Amino acid sequence: MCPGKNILDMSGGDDAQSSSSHTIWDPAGMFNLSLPPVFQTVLVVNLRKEEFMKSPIPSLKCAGGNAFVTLGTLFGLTIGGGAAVHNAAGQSPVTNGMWNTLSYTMPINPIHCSVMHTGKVLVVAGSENDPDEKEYRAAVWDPGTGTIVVQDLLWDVFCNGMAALPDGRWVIVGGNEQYDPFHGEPRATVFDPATEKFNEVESMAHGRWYATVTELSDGSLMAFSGLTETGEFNKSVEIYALATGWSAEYVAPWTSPLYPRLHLLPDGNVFYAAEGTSSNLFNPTTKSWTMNVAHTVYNKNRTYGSTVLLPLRPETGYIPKVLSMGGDDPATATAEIIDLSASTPTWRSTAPMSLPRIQMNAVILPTGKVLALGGSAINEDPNTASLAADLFDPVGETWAPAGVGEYPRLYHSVALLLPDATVWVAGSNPVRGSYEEHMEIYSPAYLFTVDGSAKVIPAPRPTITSAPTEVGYGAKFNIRTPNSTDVSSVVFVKPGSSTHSFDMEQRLVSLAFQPGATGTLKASAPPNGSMAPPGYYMLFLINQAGVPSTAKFVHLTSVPKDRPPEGEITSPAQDLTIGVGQSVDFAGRAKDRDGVVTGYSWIFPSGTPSKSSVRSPGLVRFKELGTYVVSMTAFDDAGANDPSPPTRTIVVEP
Ligand SMILES: [Cu+2]
Repeated sequence: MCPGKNILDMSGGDDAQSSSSHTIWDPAGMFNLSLPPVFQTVLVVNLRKEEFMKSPIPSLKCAGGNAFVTLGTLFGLTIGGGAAVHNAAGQSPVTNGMWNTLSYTMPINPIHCSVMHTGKVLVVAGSENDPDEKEYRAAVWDPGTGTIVVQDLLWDVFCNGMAALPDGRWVIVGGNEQYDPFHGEPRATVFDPATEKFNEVESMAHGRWYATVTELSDGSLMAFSGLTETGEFNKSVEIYALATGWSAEYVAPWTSPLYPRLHLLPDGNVFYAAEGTSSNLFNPTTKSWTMNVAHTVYNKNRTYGSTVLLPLRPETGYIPKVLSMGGDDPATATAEIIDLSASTPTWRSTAPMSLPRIQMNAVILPTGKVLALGGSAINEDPNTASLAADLFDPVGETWAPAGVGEYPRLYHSVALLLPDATVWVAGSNPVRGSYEEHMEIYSPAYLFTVDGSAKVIPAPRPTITSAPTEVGYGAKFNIRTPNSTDVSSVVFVKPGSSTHSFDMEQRLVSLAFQPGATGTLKASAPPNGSMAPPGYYMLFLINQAGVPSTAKFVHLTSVPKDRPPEGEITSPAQDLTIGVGQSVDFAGRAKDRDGVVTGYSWIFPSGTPSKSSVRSPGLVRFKELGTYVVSMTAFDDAGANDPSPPTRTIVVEP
């Protein structure tokens, strides 16, 4: 949990620009190694402090142990700049992958982070686990350029829930209303990757601090658990949809632990997997719970362990299995699996990780294997940090060593699969007032091979020449690739949303495919929204050697032929500053190039009225001091919405 005093029990019940790519040239002419863009020269722009930090050369560091070697030694060449690779004894990039520390650091505490369809990473921190901090921050990290842009938010989104809307915007649910004791924030805000700005939407009925948000089959977002504005456990499910805002509250017959580990299953139900020992199912149609559908093998709560919905593959009937691992204090290394297609689903033990992990992270790779990393044997104790990572193969249910990270990754650490098929690891905040600023990149073993003289070289990767930017459910679509005869699998990976040892968004759905014309594959999009809820996915090709391409973002939507409407706020013509109690006249319009505009949704935070569904709502009165972002979302006859709604910022002064 968030505080320095470590509330361990989450349970409910009773309680700017870079240079070009940095290339290492092999004097022997054996190969040119183009490092991923994350290793490029970096310029960090921090808008808050107006600091500009420049770092010309990446420091490459690999893994624990004492066997420091230079990158030059590793790759059989000598380079300058002090780049060093640090590999654990007996480990090789070809079998264990490689851990590198970025040369630049994260300027805010990266508490909840998500991959956006722009390829950038959204970092939402709020007050950063500092009760005295009255500026609430977020940042956008561009792995391609190494740029980090920090901005302020209007309220404290610390320890929120976050999931993506079908249009690719991110909804940030709740946050922190006060520390010690913690009370939850009922407000919600939406981050638009196109404008890189937040704007407030409707508030929930009650506060949520440490809530989980899960995208449902129809693209609506289910919020559950968290602490309310009075510090109680929030027992209600609320469901957010763009056209209608938040649903009524559906009160659960049980009290969920904070940050429940929830997974959308192929039948549309939502499975509660951890941390508790009793597993439950939520039916979003009937809004009802089926309790105690299974009991875990581990007989105590897996506090700050992690769970993952294993890959859904058509060739195995999309059988949904959930892997649960780690957690508890002292932590366990055990893992267990449940097959939710069984008539009586039952948790069973599978092979354990190499180390116990509380406050771990688990990341699905494009190959379908699961990287388990970080955490510690004793909660919040860096001396017991589990630096070595493990890689789980869901087919054979075996674990393999995956290198050794450099830094302890404990409470408030995050890990995300990046579009280049590496894993970004950041944060760790066991003590209030400080956090681990170093960021690491794990390059899995699939990115390496050896040449004829046994020298480690980058593995040749398949490439995607072109793919549609948007596909519908069940649609057959063409992927152009020069590697069409060498592809073993085609997958959609949903960009992750990582916080508190859990990823609310990641899932892998593989696509049936067959060879098309020369240089082309014909793939089939996932059949429905329960298998793959609508939104943006990272499309990867994996070759026969198990090497993934870099990803191309594809929008999976129920209205693929539809072009969304575009709205415009005509009044006021620009942002305004007004006095308390004054009113503003709002009017707008929208156009839809392939249909008609059928509806509008205006949000007036703190206004009277607070929302409207007409095109031109007229006068709205603002009675409270503050800064408010008004937005207008237009909808069309196909049900699509403006993916980047216009806004006006209203500043209310005395
Ligand atoms: Cu927290």
